[in-house]
Amino acid sequence: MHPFSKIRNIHRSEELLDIVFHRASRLSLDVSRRASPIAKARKREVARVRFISYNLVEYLESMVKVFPNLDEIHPFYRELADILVGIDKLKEVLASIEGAARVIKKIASQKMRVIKFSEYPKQASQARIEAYARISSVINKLASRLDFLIDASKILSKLPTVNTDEFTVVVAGYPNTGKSSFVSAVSSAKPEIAEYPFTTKKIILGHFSYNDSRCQIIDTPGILDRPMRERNPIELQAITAIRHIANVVVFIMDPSLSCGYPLEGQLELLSEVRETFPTLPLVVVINKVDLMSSKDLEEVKKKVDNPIGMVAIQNIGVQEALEAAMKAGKLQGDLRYAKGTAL
Ligand SMILES: Nc1nc2c(ncn2[C@@H]2O[C@H](COP(=O)(O)OP(=O)(O)O)[C@@H](O)[C@H]2O)c(=O)[nH]1
Ligand SMILES: [Mg+2]
Repeated sequence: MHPFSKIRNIHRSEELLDIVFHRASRLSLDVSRRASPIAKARKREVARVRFISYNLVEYLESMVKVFPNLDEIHPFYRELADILVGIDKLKEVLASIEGAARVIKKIASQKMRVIKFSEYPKQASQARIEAYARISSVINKLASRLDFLIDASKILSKLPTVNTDEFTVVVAGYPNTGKSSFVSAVSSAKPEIAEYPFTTKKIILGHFSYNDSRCQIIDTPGILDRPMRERNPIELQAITAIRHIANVVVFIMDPSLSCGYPLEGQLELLSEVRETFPTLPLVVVINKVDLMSSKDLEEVKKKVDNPIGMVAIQNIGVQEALEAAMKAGKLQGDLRYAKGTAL
């Protein structure tokens, strides 16, 4: 579950009007046959206006209610929502939907008064027609906002469910260096493992326990695996969002070059990731040491501080790498730790 998981199907304005007016037209009323024509008309028209306004107001209010308070959600989700749909726009749209509900209530109560005091059946039905027209126009004016909300809800409801309270390891490094192999070796996640770069495109979550605490590990294909200059503003903000949940970054390198990227580029990305998360602890892991001569490995080790050697696919050094990450992330037995933003 995440803050936007309760959002449900939203109707476009025409659909909404069709549904409600169709139901109103089939309203059955128990009006005494002996009642006078004007008494019948008043009763019938009031019931229609009440039905229409009640249902629309109910629908609009409940639509707003399923959205979380955007000022109170975790910064990770606020940041993502802001990147993906725009928080200000979303707030404006929700506020105008609430406003529309209030206007509909007002129109309905005014027109119901007119109906109750009408002297002829024609007058009553005329007031009902006016109420319908004004209420429809309020809903029609919401058209573009409802369309926005439909698009927004499709995007927001699909956000990953990240536990913002759990200790979180974020994995970075060039494509093909072994990030997914590492994540699947330490956690329950079974990410796609492929020879080709950019095969996995989503944030991939895995879970593991450490000192009896549930922890989370995040694989970030397409996000923390390329130089800064190649990233667009949206990706840069996605990185900012990740900072809100990360406790430690594991940076995976493949100096064997079997990943297809030279060591210089990987070292550059390493310093960029360090700059991007200046307050976060970071552990460097050298993967695929099975493909390297010990001489080459020694050379690489001189260029990074305290790296941990690993062969992810043989489960060599995997636990050591995780252990180092947990230590660097200062996870104590009692789980007193701080997320990146709190530092
Ligand atoms: N020889 C060797 N190959 C590895 C190792 N770790 C991963 N690989 C291979 O490298 C390729 C890329 O690994 P993957 O985990 O998908 O990298 P990612 O793109 O960073 O997620 C896959 O073919 C893996 O089987 C390792 O330690 N040694
Ligand atoms: Mg991968």
